[in-house]
This record gives sequence, C-alpha cells and structure tokens, in this order.
Amino acid sequence: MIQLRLAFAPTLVAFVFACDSKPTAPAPVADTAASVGADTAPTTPAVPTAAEAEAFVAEINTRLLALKARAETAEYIKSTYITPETERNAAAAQADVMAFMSEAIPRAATFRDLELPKDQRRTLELLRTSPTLPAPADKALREELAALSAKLEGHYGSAKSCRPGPDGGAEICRDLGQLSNVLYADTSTFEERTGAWLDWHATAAEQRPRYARLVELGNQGAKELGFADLGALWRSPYDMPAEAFAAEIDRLWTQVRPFYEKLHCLVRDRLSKKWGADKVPPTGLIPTQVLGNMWAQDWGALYPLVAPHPDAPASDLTKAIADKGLDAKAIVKIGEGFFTSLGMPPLPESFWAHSQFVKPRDREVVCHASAWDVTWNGEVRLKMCIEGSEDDFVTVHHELGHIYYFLAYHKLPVLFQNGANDGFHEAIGDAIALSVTPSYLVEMGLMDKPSEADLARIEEATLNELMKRALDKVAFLPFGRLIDEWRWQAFSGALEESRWNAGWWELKAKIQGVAPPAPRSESDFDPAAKYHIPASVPYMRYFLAAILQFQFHRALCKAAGHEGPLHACSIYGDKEVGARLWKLLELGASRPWQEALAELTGETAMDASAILDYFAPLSAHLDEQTKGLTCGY
Ligand code: X8Z
Ligand code: ZN
Repeated sequence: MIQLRLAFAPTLVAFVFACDSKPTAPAPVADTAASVGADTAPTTPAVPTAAEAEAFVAEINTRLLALKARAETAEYIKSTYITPETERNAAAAQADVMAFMSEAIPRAATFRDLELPKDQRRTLELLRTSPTLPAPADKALREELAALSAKLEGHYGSAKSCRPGPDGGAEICRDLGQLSNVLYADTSTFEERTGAWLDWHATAAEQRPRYARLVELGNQGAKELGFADLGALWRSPYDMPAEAFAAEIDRLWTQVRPFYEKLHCLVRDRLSKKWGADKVPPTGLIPTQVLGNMWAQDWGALYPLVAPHPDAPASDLTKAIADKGLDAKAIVKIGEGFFTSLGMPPLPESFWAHSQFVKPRDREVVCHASAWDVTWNGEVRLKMCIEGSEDDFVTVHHELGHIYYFLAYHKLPVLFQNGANDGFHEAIGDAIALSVTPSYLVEMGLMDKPSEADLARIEEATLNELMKRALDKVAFLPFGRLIDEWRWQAFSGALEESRWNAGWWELKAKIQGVAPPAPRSESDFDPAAKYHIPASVPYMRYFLAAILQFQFHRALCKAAGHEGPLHACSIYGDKEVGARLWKLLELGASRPWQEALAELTGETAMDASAILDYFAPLSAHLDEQTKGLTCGY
C-alpha cells in the first residue's frame, strides 16, 4: 500500500507536499538502482532551463509511476502472504523506489530558481517531501533500510504470544486478534486483561534494535535531503512551515482537550466503581487494560458501563450483522452502496475478485486493515480480516473512503495521486460513516423501526448513540496525537533511545491519562506494539482526520439542506452532495489543502468546532454526570 497511499498501509514512500526547508545540493548518484526495473533517474542539466524542468517532471511522472506500481504490488503480496521470500521481494522493490528518490529529489532542487508553471512547481515540491522513509544514497544502507522496514512490519503481522500448555501439553499461542478479544470482552477478569495486554506487548520487545537502526538510517536519509531529521520531513508536507504545522496540532488539541477530559472523568469513575478503587483509582491515570482496546484508542467496549439511558433504545450493529447472517462481502457491499447512493461508481470486478476480506486460514497476513491501488491506476483492493463486528462495519467505510479517493484521482500524475493532505485521505470514509445514523440503519434493515414507545424516548436514545460515538471518536483524540509526538521526539533525539519506553509512558500519562498495567522498563518496547510504528506509517493524519471528518460532515450536511442537529444528518442518497465530494476527491493533491478545504466547506483552516457541535448534547450530559467528581489527570 502506498504510504502515500501508502499511508493506508505500510509503505516506504509517502506522498505529501509543500516545503519549508531548502533541499541540499544534489547527492552523488553513483550506485543508483541497479536492480530489475529501476533504471537511473533523469540526467542533471548543466544549466537548468524551463524546458528541461518540464521534461524532468514528465520523466518523473512516468518512471516513478512504474516503480511505485511494482512496489505496491510486491507490498500487497507480502502483506497478504508473509514469508521471507515475499518480504525480500517487497524490500527489493521498495529499495528501487528509494534509489530513484535519492537521485531525483536533489536533481529537482536544481530547478528551484526557475519560473515554472504551477503544476510543475508543485510536482517538484511534492517530490521532495514525499518519502516517508527516505534512504541514504549509499546502496548498502538503502537495502538495509528497505529490508529492516519489511522485517519490522512482517514481525508485527505474524507475532504471536505462546505459552506452554497446561500439564506439559502443546504450546498455546494467541495472536493480536485473540488477545484483543480478551480486552474487549465484558466477561474477562482484571487478571485476564492484564495478561492479554502484557502478552501482546511482550512480542514487541525484540523490535527495538531493528527500530533503532531504522531511525538511524531514516534520519540519515532525511538529512541528505536537507531536513533536520525524519520528524522535520514528516511535518513538512502540509502546505505550511513545519513549525506552524506543529502549532496547529497544539491549537486543535487545546480546542478538544476539555471535552476529552470530561469523558475520561466519567469513564474513570465508572471503571473505578466496577473494578474497585484499589485496581482503578478514582483520580489520576486509568490502567490501560480496562479500556477495552489493546492501545486504549477506542473505548467502544465500555458502552454498557456508561450508557446514558441503558433501558432506552440503542443500535447494536454487531448483533444486527449476526442476526441477518451478513458475511464479510455483504458488509463491504453495504458500504459500497453508500458511495453509489451518492452517485459514485460501483467498485470494479477486480476489487471483488482480488481483495482479502477475511483472514486466510493457511498463511500469515497483516490483518491491520488497509486500502490499495496496486497499480496506481485504479486497481483497487481492500485488505481486512473482517469478523462481522460493529467496528468492522465502521472500518469498511473508512477503507472505502480511501478506495473512492484512489478511484477519483488515479488518472492524475503520480505525485498528485494523494489526499489534499494525508488527514483528508483518512477522513473521507469516516465522514461518510457519520451519516450512518439510526434512520439510515432502519432504512438498511439493520435496526428495527422505532415503536411509538421508542419515539417517546428519542432524546434518550440520541444520547445513547452519541455516547457510543464519543467512545470511539473522542477517546481517540489524544491517542491520535501522541503516537507522532513520541516519534518526533525519538527521531530528533530529544528523547534518547535509552529512555524510549519511559518517554512513551510519560506521553501516554500526560496526553491520554492512562497508565501501564505493570511497571515497564527499557527492556520493553511498547511503541512497537502498535502497527503504525513498525510499519512506519505517520500517525498525525488520524488526529487531523478525527477533526476534519466532522468539518466535512457539517459542510456536506449544509449542502444537503439539513436542518437540526448535526448528529441527526445523513447524506445517504444525495447525488448533488456526492458530486461535491467527488470534486474534492478528484483534486487529489494537485492543490494546497487549504484551497481544497475552502472549496468543500468554505473554511480555510482546520477547526474542531464541528466535532464539538456534533457532541454538544452529550457534553451537557457529561457535565451533569461528572458534577462533584475530581476530573483531570
Ligand atoms: O490504521 C487505521 C486504518 C487504516 S488507515 C484501519 N486507522 C487507525 C488505527 O487503526 O490505529 C483508522 C483509525 C486509526
Ligand atoms: Zn485509513
């Protein structure tokens, strides 16, 4: 998957844009991509001219497309069949993309003083900030980085926690899915939760030396491109200076933090009552293993504990899916149906024939959901291990957002084949899923038609639905922020490697308000227990998406003429609104995101007021429920 696109699955080269630091002079090109299919990058002009720049851009577009299509295909094969051979194959293809970048980016810099048409200028800028893992120019180091990256992700994908069976019986192994189910299940004891959490995190410890070397090589690559470190590169593709981007994140977090603290406060109180104050103290940090999710990023499992009106109606998609006997493909079909109701095209036959919807029984795969265009030319795929839960239902919509983005922009030049920024790419499917309202579910036959008695309790039912959503969307906010706060510090060296795990838990405490189940040490490496770290997928995009999806929803609902509260709006079936959204998707990354945002929403800045508006009724409920409690952490 492309990092760019790749962003949605692990990949080495992401496309992002805009720049704030000047590239270095061209690096030596001696050892470039000798392997199959990777010929040398365009020739450096002695005295660059506009005509040469035009030819260079055209050549980049052709050759990078070919290299990326090959790498993406190899990556997809690897992710759906983890073996040493597929890992090696994917690493070789990635190394070729890296080699191309090592040459092309410095060469692009030689055109920087020329007056160029807007699209050419933008292509050159996007090229410079596009690699997620830029390799050093040295061939051996590049190959080492590509191999390490494949290995890190492969280890995560196939990791299992094994213990001797009872009475000397056969070993019992549990994978991420099984361990996650222990954390999710209402019936698990405190000790079982602690055990499942510790077992999964133990699988990550051995990733530390690999990750340390990856950081070293990635930093070297970033420096060779003129960035202070890898984090500075990751903050650059946002059409604003990197420092301004970091300040934007602070601003948005400040907007939403008070609301998160209220939710945290209520949840902590209920958990403390459930488990006892000795296990879950009524003040301070919440032990992470009782939040229902391996990373405490989604607290949906806690809904029964904090339901505002337990005896009023609430949707239960997991049950509806089981009752109706919907299989994985049927769930994806329902998702596709939403997009086609907006006037978007049906998914191609090849999507249905070649996607991975369920976990294969006979081989190791990366189950973390991802969306792909394996040819960068409209050959879209979904890779998931769908089991039929409500979470799966939401994730399918998330991934289809990526897939429809691919379909809308796949005819653009390769460097424009990306979201307006990476947060946009992550936000589209989520924005659509916000239109999955109770009324929509009734229309789809996934919820019973409300009775007279239900209608009399509509306000209570609405609060229930908002609480369900908040446990997913609001609980996620600090998590979305902290992953890359940690990586930025680890990349820059502000957090020394000897304190990587300690620094991780300091951030978890400060931002998320959670604590580990047991004392941790530097022989642990807990960051690598989360997919995006071994897979080197930047994470701030999800924080942006958590904010942007509500902004998109608000704008689309306004365009649909919706009146009344935002949470009650569904754009299902509105082709005019769909055409408006499609126009945004078609732009890809061809324009700065601020322009794209303005076109869709009339706003030029990211703004958390939409998420706050959406949850306003719940906010009042939380105020009331937390009266008298000591909130904060
Ligand atoms: O990784 C994803 C998607 C693929 S882009 C399934 N998400 C983040 C995560 O799982 O941590 C979606 C929400 C956040
Ligand atoms: Zn995604």
